[in-house]
Amino acid sequence: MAKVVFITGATSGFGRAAARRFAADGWSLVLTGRRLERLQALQEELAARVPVHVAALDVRDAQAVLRVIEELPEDFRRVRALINNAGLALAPEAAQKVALEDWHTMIDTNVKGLVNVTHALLPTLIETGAGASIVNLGSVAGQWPYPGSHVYGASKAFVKQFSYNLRCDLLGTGVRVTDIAPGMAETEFTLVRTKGDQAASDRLYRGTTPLTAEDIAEQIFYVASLPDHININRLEVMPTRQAWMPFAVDRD
Ligand code: NDP
Ligand code: 8X3
Repeated sequence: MAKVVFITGATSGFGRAAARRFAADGWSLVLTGRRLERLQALQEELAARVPVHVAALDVRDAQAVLRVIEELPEDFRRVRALINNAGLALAPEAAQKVALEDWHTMIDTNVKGLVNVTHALLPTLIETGAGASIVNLGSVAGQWPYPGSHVYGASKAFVKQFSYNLRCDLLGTGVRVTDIAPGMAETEFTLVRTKGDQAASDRLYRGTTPLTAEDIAEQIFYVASLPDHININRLEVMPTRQAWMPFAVDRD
């Protein structure tokens, strides 16, 4: 029977590239995201190669998450890899200038949404047992502070610690858990973060060499297809042309 991967946020960026990467290796795909037309376009692209099931899903809606999983067709039920990728940053300005609603949206999506899907699929993954994987998309922002990261970085710190803690509880079940923490990668991420400012997005990536969606898809595929006895706990991946800054100091 083909291996099944369940991907959240498959309409863009890492999620869409991961769908293509798993398809290239013959996995069956469950592709979710809010933009159904994009899911259908991806289904059309990949369905000649592998079985593809798509479902419009907002991960913030815990009931909808349960429904999508309950309604999985028989051939897609035995999920082997869950890719918790859906997420976003908003409001790159200083914390004191950010609308509370934007903080709530990030927490509801990056924290509660990821928890909703994980909770709903844990029984299936445990049933799959050896070789099953949960791959969570964290971020360098979950480890390293920087201005304008506020709740986004904090939500990704949650992803890291939740991943580690899951490892403890899943010990003995065969289910692996990985926190993949990318640095700067050119996707629709900055367009979303700036609420549609394409020029700002272009400016951020101009003159350097960011990671691509395909670079991260390759890492996601790698950790989910290692031999059953290997668990990568955390994988932090930066472009070669990105690094840290010295501490900032306030001076007179
Ligand atoms: P994109 O904006 O290109 O893709 C984000 C995906 O998340 C989209 O498919 C979007 O689908 C989905 N999504 C957002 N909100 C929801 C929701 N409420 N319910 C379901 N799906 C949702 O960004 P990336 O591919 O770059 O980001 C993917 C993940 O990687 C995110 O978790 C992000 O935080 C993380 N990341 C990104 C980095 C980067 O520099 N690009 C670096 C480090 C981490 P739709 O809108 O159709 O629902
Ligand atoms: C997104 C990467 O560098 O903007 O998670 O924090 S970065």
